[in-house]
Amino acid sequence: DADQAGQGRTQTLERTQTQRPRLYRVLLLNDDYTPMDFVVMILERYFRKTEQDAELIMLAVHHKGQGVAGVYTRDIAETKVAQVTAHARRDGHPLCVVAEPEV
Ligand code: TYC
Repeated sequence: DADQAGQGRTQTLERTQTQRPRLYRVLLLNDDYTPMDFVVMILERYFRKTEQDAELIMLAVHHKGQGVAGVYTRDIAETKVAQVTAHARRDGHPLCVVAEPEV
């Protein structure tokens, strides 16, 4: 057709800079019931934190109400939310984890 022959209506704009994907923060929210050890395990297993970093992040969430577990592209962030939520519910914990776009 015309487009494939290079004479159609499809145009591409040249851009000097490569687009970068929007990044999403995965946030942990505090609650009164999820055990501290469980939150530390989640940070180690799903967000690849060292035990020391995981403990610092968990305590920051415990004291401040929320904190960043990691920053990812949208698909990865949403998968982390789904996996962590499923794990927490399976173990009977109310842990709340959400993804929000960076500004
Ligand atoms: N506040 C919880 C407790 O005292 C610990 C906790 C930390 C829960 C972080 C959730 O995202 C969280 N057991």
